[in-house]
Amino acid sequence: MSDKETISIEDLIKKPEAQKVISNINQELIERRAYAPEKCEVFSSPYTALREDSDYRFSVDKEARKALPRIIDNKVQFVVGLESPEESFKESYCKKRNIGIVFSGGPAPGGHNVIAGLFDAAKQANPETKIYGFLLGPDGIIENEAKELTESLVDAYRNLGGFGMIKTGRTKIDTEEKMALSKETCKALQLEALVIVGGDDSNTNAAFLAEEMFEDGVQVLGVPKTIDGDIQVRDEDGHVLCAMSFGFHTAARAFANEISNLCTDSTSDVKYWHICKVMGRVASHLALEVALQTHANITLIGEDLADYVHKKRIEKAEKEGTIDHTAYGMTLRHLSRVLCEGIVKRAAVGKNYGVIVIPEGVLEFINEIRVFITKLNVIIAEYNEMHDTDFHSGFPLLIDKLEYLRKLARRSREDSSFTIWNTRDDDLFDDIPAFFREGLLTERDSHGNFQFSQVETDKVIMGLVKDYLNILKEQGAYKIGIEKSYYRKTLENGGLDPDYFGPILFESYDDSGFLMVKTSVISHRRLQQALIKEGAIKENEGIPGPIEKIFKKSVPKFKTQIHFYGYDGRGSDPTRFDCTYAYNLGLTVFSLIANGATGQMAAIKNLEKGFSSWEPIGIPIAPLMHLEERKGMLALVMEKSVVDVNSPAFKAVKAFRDKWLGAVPEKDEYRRPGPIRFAGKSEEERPITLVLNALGK
Ligand code: FBP
Repeated sequence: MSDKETISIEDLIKKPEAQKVISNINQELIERRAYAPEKCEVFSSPYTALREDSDYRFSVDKEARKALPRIIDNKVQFVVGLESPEESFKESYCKKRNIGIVFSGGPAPGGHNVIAGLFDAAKQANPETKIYGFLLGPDGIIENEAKELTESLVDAYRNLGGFGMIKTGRTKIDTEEKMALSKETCKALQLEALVIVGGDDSNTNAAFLAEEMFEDGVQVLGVPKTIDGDIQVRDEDGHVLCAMSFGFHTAARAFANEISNLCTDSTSDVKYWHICKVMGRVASHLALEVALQTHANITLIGEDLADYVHKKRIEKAEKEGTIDHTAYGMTLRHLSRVLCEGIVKRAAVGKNYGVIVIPEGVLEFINEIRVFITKLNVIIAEYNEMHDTDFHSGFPLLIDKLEYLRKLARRSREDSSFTIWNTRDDDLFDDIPAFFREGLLTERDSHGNFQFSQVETDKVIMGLVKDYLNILKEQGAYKIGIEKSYYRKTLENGGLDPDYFGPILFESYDDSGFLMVKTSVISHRRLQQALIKEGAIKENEGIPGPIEKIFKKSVPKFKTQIHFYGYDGRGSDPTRFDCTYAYNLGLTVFSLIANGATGQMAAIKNLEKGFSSWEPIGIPIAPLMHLEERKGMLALVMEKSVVDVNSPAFKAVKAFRDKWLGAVPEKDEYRRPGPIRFAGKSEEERPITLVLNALGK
C-alpha cells in the first residue's frame, strides 16, 4: 500500500469497526453486567425472616464474653422465606433505611456482587432506602467519606472483579478516637446498619463496632471476604457453617490457570523449574486448591510442614530420657532437602524441569522463622509504643535496625530478665541472608500482621535448594538420566559399541529406560580416568566424542524462573461460583438487617453442595473470637482457619504426591483447568477443596 492510500489515524479511529475493537466496553463486559446470578430459594419469597437455631454451639472465650457482652449470646440464624406476614412485620421489614457498606482489607473477586445483592434486596423492600458506600475502606467511616450508591453505579460493576466501585483500605478501627468518629459518621448519615465486607480482622472490627453501637441502635454485620480462604466456620461439634470466604475460588482458578500454562511450557522447553509463590498470608488453602487444579510437580503446604515429626530424633531422645523439641515441625534446611529430593528424582528420568508451588505464608510454619517473626513483632510493637516515631521511621536502613537488635542482645547479657532478643538470636539472625533479614524486619500492617507478600520467600527457600543441589552434584547424586535408546543411537552413530561402554559409564547398565552416569564420574577428568582404568582408551588419549556428548547431557544445570501469583488473581473477574455466592451474601445481609440482627456474619451454609442446597444464614461473630498475638500483645480476634491436615482435600493431595511429582519416564500428570469462564457448561461449579471435603464426610 502506498502512503497516498493510507487513511489518517483520525479517520481510522472514527470508523465504527475501529471504535468497536478499541472501546473498553467489550462483549465480556456487556455479558457480565447483564448476568443475573441465581438466588437461593428463600429469596424467591417476598419477605424473609430469621429462625434462631440453638443446636449450633460454640466454646466461648471468657475474654470475648467480657469484651462483647451484648452480642456474645447471639445464635446461628437461618433465613426463611415468608409469603404473607403480618402488617407490622411488613412495615418494619420495608421501612426506609440508610445502610452503609465498606470493603476492608485486600480486594477479593465478588465484592461488587455483595453490594449488588444488598442494593437489590434493599431497594425491593423500599425504593427510598439509601445505600452509602464508604470510600477507601474503614478510613471512609472514620472520616465520613461516603457516596450514595445509585442503580447506574451498581449496574456498572455487576459481576466484575476488584473493589473499584468504592475502593478498599486496611485501617483498623481500634482506638477510642476512631470508634467515636465512626459513631459520629453513622449518626450523621442516620445509618440503621453498617455492613463490613472483610476478612478475619475486619469481621473482628465488625463485632466490636456492633457491641459499641448496640445502644445507638446501629446494626453492624460482617461478610466473609478473602481470597486466602481462611474464614471457614464450624461449630464446636464440627458442623460446617461457612465452608469458604468469597473470592477464594476465583483467585485459585486464576493462579491455577497461569501455573498450568507454566506446566505446559516447562514440559515443552524442558530447561526450567518454575517456582510459583501463591498468595495466602498464612494459611495454604490457595496452594492446596492450586495443587488440585493443576497437579503441579511439587506443592508445599505450610500446615503439613508444621505437622512434620522427626521420628528418629524422638526415639533417640526417648532412649536418653529427654524430650527433643526440635523434632517437631520441619526446619528450613530440611525443607530444602525435601525439595532437592524431588528435583533429583525427576532428573534421574531425564526431567530436569518442573513446577513448584510455594504458599506465600509457608515460612510462618517453619519453627525457627516463626520464632523470629513473633519476637520481632513484639520488639517493633514495643518500640512503637515507647517512642514518638515508629520503628521503621526511627531506623530507615537495615544497618540501623540491626544495630538496634544488637543493642538489645547486649542488654540481655547485662539483664537476665530481658529475654526477648539474646545473643543467640542475634547470631542466628546474622546467618540469614541480608534481603531476608530486611524482609523479616519489614513494616507490619495496621492489624500488626507480618506482611508475607513483601518477603521473597521463594528466594530464601530456593537459595538453600541451589546450595544443596550443588553439593549433590559434587557427590554425583544429582544427574540427568540418559534414555537408553538415545545412548545406544549416539554411540552406534559414532561407531562405538554401546554394550562395551555402558557398564563403564553407568551405575547399572540394565534394561531400564534411563541410565545414570556413575556417581564417581563427576567431571571430565574423572570420566577420562575411568575410561583409562577400564582400558577403553589409552593414557593421554581424549574422550571419544559420543561418550563426551552423553556425559555432558548427564550434567544438570538448575535453572529457575520465579513467579508471584497474588495481585493478578485477586483482580480477576469472579467465577460464576463467586458471582452467585457473593450476590446471595448481599441478599442475606439485607435479610439480617431487615430482621434486626447485629454482630452477625452473613454466610451460606452447604456451599460445598449443589446450589439447591444452599442455605443463607447469620453466624454470631463474637463466639468465634479468641486471643491471638497482635503487635506484641494478646488481642481478641476472629480465629483464622488453616489447612486441616486430616481433611480429605489435603489427604488427596498427599496421596497423589508421588504421582504428580512425575519421577517416572512417562508423561507428567498435569491438569489444565483453563481460564476462568463466566458462561458455558465448562465452568466448574465450586472449589475442588470443597467438593473433596464434602465427599470425604
Ligand atoms: P485479606 O485477608 O485482607 O483479604 O488480604 C489477603 C491478601 O491478599 C493476602 O493474600 C496477602 O498476603 C495480602 O492480602 C497482601 O496485602 P497487601 O494488599 O496489603 O499487599
